[in-house]
Amino acid sequence: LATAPVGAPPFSVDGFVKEFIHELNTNQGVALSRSSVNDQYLALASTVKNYLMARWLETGRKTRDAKVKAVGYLSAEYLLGRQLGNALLATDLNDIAKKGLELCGLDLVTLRNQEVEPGLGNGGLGRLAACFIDSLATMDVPCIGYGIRYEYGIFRQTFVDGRQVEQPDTWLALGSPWEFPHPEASVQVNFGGRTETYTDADGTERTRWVPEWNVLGVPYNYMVPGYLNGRVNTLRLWSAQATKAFDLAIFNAGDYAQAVRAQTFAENISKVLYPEDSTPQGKELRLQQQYFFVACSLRDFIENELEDDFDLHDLDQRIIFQLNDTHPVIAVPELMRILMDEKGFSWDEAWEVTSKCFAYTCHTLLPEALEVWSTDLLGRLLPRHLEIIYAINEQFLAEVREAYPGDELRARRMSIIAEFPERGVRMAYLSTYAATKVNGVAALHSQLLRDKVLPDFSELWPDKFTNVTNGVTPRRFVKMANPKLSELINDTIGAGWVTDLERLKELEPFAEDPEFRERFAEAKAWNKRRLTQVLRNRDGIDLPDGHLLDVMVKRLHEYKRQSLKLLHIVSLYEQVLSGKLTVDQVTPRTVVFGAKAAPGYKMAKDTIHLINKVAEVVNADPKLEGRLKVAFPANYNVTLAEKLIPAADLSEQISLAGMEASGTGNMKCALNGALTIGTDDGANVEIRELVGDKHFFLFGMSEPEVADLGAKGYSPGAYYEGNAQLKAAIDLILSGHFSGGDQHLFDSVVYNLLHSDRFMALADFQSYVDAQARVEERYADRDAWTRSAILNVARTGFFSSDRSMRDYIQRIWHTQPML
Ligand code: 26V
Repeated sequence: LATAPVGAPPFSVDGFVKEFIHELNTNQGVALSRSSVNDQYLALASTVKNYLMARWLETGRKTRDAKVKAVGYLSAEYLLGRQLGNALLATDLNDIAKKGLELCGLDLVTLRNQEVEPGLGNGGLGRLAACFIDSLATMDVPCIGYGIRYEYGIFRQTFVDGRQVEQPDTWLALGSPWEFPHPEASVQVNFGGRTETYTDADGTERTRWVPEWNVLGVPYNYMVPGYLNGRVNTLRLWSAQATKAFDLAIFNAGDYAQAVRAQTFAENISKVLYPEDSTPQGKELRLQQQYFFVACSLRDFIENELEDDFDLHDLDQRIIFQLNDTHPVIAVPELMRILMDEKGFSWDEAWEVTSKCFAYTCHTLLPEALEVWSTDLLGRLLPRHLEIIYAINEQFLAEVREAYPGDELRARRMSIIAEFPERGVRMAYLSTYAATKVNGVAALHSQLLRDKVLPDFSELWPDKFTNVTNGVTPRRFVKMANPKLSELINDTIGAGWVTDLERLKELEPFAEDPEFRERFAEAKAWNKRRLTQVLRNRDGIDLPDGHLLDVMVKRLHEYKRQSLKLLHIVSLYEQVLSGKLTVDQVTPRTVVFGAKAAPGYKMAKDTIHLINKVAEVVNADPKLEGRLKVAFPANYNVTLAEKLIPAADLSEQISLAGMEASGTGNMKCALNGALTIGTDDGANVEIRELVGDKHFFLFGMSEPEVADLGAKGYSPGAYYEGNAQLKAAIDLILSGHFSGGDQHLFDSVVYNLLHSDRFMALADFQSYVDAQARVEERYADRDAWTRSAILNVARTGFFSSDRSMRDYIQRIWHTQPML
């Protein structure tokens, strides 16, 4: 009894206030009357944590005692978003906190806005990881999320003269109340050096790694609370620290400055999130990051989560490690190394275990996004792992040759080791061979993964491949982000939808109910007013009233085709300038962009510049009478998404077919009652199937049509010459209209479109413009629009990440919920 965790504070306004004041006084060391907003926010966070604490400790104890199979989610990125709102929701403390703070003369919203979100991810892949761990906690599934505690997350984007300028993301500067560091549980991670063979006591030939240097991984634990269910899982992020031995030697040699540099070198490993999310740069530091967090995580699970006498031959009965893309796949040779070199397993025994403990999710189709690590680099940093990878490849190729005798070409094609342009390890092939299952993230993507990216593998092991369509957490992205819609849904069908999103189907009949439509439209209008305030305060942007809110938010990438959206805007504007359209024929519309470009991605940055310059001119031109606006708030992040998406009328999902693996913003928009204008790509395909063609604006070539056009030879110039409207839009940019007369400022973007256009924006232009005309027609009939919007909400419950988790559990993990 004496060892039971301290109980939670009383679940009452009174109990809450006492706890809050106590935290403010003892943790922050200030009186309420002298406290800053930051003090108040930190004390509030601590208060809410205290309500979760006992449940967290209980969850850990119960899970360890039950000895059930858990999920180890291995991800280099977690794009968590703010924690406070989610913790209040999960504990049902919202009303109590609001009232309690009011009694203290404080405003909950102000304190919530004080939180700096942990932006430890680039975009879709990192946000998906955050949604998944939320769902697993809510569904009572044991899961440990493993990742990296970057000191600097995704950069803060600013605009200077319309150009993107990156600032460091100092998310830890004002305190980080949600994390629990455990330096005493640090793990040593080795690097470099060489391997040597020796004969052990039994006379067996063995190999050992003699590393050259090492760092410490310090675990930082985060609570992952389930929604109203008392479960609190753990997210464990690793931070790199210099080891004593490492710098002591140098200090002793008397080189103080060198020793401090060495410390910095070690701590660099978890210093910053790499902001590229499509072209692997083969940077040594990135490989260090990958191995660092994976080595810490495997060690942690084996040593701390399993009983001391656990027989590692049965490891697969207690864990399945899900590889979030190839970033953590160095875990495969690492587990082999641990089992063989440290635990005395034979190769066959070690492979028997290892080959059952991993599953791999692929998140891309772009060939340049597939990681290949040069064997030079890998061998220098992780010599033992490279040896093991070679041995895995030998075993693998023997299997291939056995299945296809004499087909040497195939063996070479499938080899985990590439020979060109330099010798390297194809991480996707290694993942595929080692994994029990390989999945894509939407139906089309999984099919293309089988047929185009890994055809030889899917031919050899058809059963290894499966699909799990992505999902998003309805807690954060509907319940929290859209309180008015949530209230309406609760009033109409009850509150069960939050954990059983398919129940949104019950809303369908209400699309025909004028009173429901009225309330639905009012919720959307409320969200727009809220967004207007946010953008005014945050960015000094004025959103006009009564506009169709046309939203394109996602990373800036050529394949996502922000440039196509831009051509549409310029074209509308050009038609007014040239008199082809009278201004009253223009549907009042505000286009909102949110997009970060990778700092080294020139075309993406030039596109941002162009969007901002077009926005400047369009927004200021009186000829448009304010009917067309372009807003580009800087630094789109999860926090802004939570305000933007609920306000959206139109969701732009316009990637070239076959390029967007899934998309998840598309799901968030549909679930919040935006209609999609989109290509037949990624999860758009499934969204359209579910909501119905009538309620989705499809345009553009299909993936097979794209492949055909590519094979025939695509020449964008022909589309430019052949389409007067397109030509006029491009010519307006070329004329210098958006660049103060400078006719060359945007050459890179425009000439790329005219002469290369890898993602065929010009080919899809006419179809896109036609689809936008259908959008405007529907929008003109406000009732019809609202009906479609309601049906989008009612029919997209499938896209809950709870359903994604059920799919992973059934098809891949074979774990059981606790209960
Ligand atoms: C790739 C790379 C390549 C090496 C450099 C660092 C780095 C960092 C991240 C990535 C991941 C790119 C893949 C990615 O984010 N895919 C997105 O995954 C989403 C979730 O499945 C999906 O919805 C998007 O369609 C897909 O683009």
